[in-house]
Amino acid sequence: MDPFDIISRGNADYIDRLYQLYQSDSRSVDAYWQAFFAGFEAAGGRAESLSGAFAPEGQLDPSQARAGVETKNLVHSYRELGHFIADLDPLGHNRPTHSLLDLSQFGLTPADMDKRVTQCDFQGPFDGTLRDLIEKLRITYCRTLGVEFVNISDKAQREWLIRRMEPILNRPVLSKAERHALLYEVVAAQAFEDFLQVRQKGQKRFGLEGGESLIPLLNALVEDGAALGVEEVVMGMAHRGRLNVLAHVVNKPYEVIFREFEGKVFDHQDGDGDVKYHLGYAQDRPTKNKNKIHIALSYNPSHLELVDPVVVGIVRAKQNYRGDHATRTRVVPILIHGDAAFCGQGIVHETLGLSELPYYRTGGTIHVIVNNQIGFTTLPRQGRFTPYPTDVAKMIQAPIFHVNGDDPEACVHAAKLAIAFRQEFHCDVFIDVWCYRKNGHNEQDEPSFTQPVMAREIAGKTSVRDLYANQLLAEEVVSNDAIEAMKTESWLRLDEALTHARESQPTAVSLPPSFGGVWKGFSRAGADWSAVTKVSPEILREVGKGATQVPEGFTVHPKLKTLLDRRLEMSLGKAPIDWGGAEMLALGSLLLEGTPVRFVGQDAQRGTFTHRHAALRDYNTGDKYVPLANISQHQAPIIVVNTMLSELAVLGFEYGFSSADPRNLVVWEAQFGDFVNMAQPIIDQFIVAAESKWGKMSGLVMLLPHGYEGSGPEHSYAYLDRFLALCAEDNVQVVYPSTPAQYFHALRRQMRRNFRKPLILMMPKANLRDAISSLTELTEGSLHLVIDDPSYPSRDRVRRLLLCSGKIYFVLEAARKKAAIDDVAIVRVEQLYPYPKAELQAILAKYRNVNEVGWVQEETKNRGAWTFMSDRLESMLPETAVLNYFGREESASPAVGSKRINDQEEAEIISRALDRPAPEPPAPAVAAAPEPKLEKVAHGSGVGGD
Ligand SMILES: Cc1ncc(C[n+]2csc(CCOP(=O)(O)OP(=O)(O)O)c2C)c(N)n1
Ligand SMILES: [Mg+2]
Repeated sequence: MDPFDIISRGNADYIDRLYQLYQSDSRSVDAYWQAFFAGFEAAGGRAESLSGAFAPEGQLDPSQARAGVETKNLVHSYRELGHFIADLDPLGHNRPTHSLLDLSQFGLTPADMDKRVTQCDFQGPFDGTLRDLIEKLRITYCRTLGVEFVNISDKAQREWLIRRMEPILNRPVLSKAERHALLYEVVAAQAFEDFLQVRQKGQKRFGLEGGESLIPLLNALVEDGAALGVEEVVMGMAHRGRLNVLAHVVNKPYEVIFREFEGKVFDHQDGDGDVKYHLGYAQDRPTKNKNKIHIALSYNPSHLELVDPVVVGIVRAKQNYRGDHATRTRVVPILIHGDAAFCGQGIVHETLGLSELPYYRTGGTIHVIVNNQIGFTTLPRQGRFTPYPTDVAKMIQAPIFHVNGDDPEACVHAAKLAIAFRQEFHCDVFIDVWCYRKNGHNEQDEPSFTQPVMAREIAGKTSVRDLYANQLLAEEVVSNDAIEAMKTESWLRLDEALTHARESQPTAVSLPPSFGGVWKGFSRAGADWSAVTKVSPEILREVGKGATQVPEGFTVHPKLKTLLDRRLEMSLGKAPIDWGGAEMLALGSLLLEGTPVRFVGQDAQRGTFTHRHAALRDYNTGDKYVPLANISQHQAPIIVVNTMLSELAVLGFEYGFSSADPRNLVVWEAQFGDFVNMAQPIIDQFIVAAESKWGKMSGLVMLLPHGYEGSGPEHSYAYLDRFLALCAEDNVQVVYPSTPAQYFHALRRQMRRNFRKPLILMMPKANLRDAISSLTELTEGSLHLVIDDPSYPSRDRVRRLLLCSGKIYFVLEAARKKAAIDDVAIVRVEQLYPYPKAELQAILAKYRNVNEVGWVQEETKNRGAWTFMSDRLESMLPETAVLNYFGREESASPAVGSKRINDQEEAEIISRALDRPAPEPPAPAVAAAPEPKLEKVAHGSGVGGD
């Protein structure tokens, strides 16, 4: 048992008895207690009765707290500021003093140094002079481990740390065997890099040299985690030392790594693969206490820190399916950061912001910063102006351990404290490992070009391994022979593995998901992407009833009562179905089929355009009620979440969640479609490419409100063209549904197949209520990739065939009807990607007399689907037909700022498309002040608003 778990006054007698036994014969107590008492004595513990040294659990002794103001301030000040003068920098550039720790600050003088301290609140045995006390404080807080924790407002957390750190002067209690094992870890870590340096010279590996203590630190997190109930660890990290971590923490066999160096693996048949220092790995790893732990290092793009929210999302999904809801102590995220990236990349701040939010919290991420005091060629003073790279982390009031990477034992101690704290308090913890980068940024770089002085300092340094080996030699913990044996054995293991790797035949990489576990029954997408998505009228009725009623005593807002009544009518076929109704019926039917739903976005509960109202508020009490969560006792759960005002981290989290469990429908909604560009790296590096690079599937749905309604440059447009430019090799689906029924089927199709692909949906704004569908379109239909013109029984009259997507269809159709045009047909392309070639071909073949095909869009010519469609359409045109464009001209800004000009532009597009003279522009509202074309108006007068 961990001694710390039982130290309290309640156990005083027991501890004393143990200590007496230990004093008479150290072997009479078990190994852990032996190590503990040895540490206690080594740290200066001299108490007759050991238990008297400790304050009771959860509170400091009040008499002590009141005593000796000067001394108390002194202790407090060391707790607060000690880290500033700690020996953290392996390159020796430490701050020797801090003016606020000067004796004079406490009303003391050097003459007081040998006076006895009668009372102080330093935890642990203390009986000595002021000099003794300061020495203890310096040992505890100013040696190779400095701790920032007094800013934490939770008293229990501060006191927990004090009780864990002060009695043992912040040194780990390690047995001789444990110190041996620790030395072996740094020996192996260095051998790995040395070996690759010699045998794979010049190959990029982003070596860990100078930061080898990362390996025992991570292993301590895993080992202690396993002892504290952790069953699964998901790690995310960038390039630095990644291969070393894969080899020595995730236990990826050397041979497999070397085969990648040797080019002995070929990329999986269906994708493009990735460089070896982005690859992930996962497996069950045995631990010392015999608990198996599942450990995974996530696949990772080059974009620094991008993986952070993804890992957290993966963990949240895993906690869900492991039933780890209450304490979240069984699945733990570990994120390893570079010092420059951690303070520079905004996604870090966003991810920290999610850490304690409902529906996003995971019970705490352990963050490890490999603080090698450089970013590529940039020095800390160029990259930040605060003392530590971790200063951004102060916003969440978590403990921050700063530790000197040249002291592996201190690193292990920091790890032990961190994981124990996380398991106890269920929140984030930070370990800032001060180290150095022995070589250049990568193995082809020359560091002395940019940091000549630093490079010389580093060249003269003894390695972490040799420093620790020398320390253990001096303390007679290990012999010279043993050290040499460790080095030889490490090298031999590497050598053997390389020989095997070179002799083996090339093999294909087997990429996850392996279709086991939660992926059982899934497979890669085949040729058929259709699905049966219709739902019986009975089920829709059940959804409608359940999702529109509230419990007794719940007072619905008077205006929303009408909305609910209307939706009930929709589900019964008594009223046409609008977008909100279709969404309710799609989600509700999936829930009844057992599909859990996670529906999130900024203000998603109500909906940007006040069209959803998925979470109702009691008009009198403000209590929340989610009708969709209460349709039936047998349904799957649904959460509808208003998220933090972030796109990047939130979308990353949702992507991670969706990639970890295909059984959930995960929907992320952008407030307006254009805000999606804040999350572009998650789209580029994960959503569109993860399956090709890493074999990772995701069924994430993105809802992006899109449409030109005069709302200005920023609220009109969801970067449709950008998504289309990213489409290739059937990586995603881009759908621009024109009717509620199409939305209904697109959502359901997403979950009714045995493969997963991200779905990007361009969503309406203005015609959220105008576009309607009938109940039979839900009970009978399915998703139409293309919708033929419904108004042409005889297509032979048609000379011009217009193709379009989304809202403009309705404007075209209304204008055609008004002008009684009968030789122009309008066909909707509902799914833009995968490109519905066969469906379009079949439709083109029906219009035999067409001599012109037109693509109509509201977007400017350099945006929208035109570029994507033009090549494809051109190659399919009937010989007699030409292809024309009807849309806005190219423009730097997506849309004009004036609604009047927007409407005029739209009218012109429609006239040209229908080949009718453009209508006279409407008179400006203020006749005396003519509106300049493309005037910049900050806010359009359209729907929604910022
Ligand atoms: C978003 C992003 N910007 C820039 C880069 C290029 N880059 C790769 S590593 C690096 C320096 C990283 O420094 P640090 O975070 O301290 O990690 P270290 O390499 O020192 O371990 C830079 C600028 C990148 N990969 N990602
Ligand atoms: Mg760095």
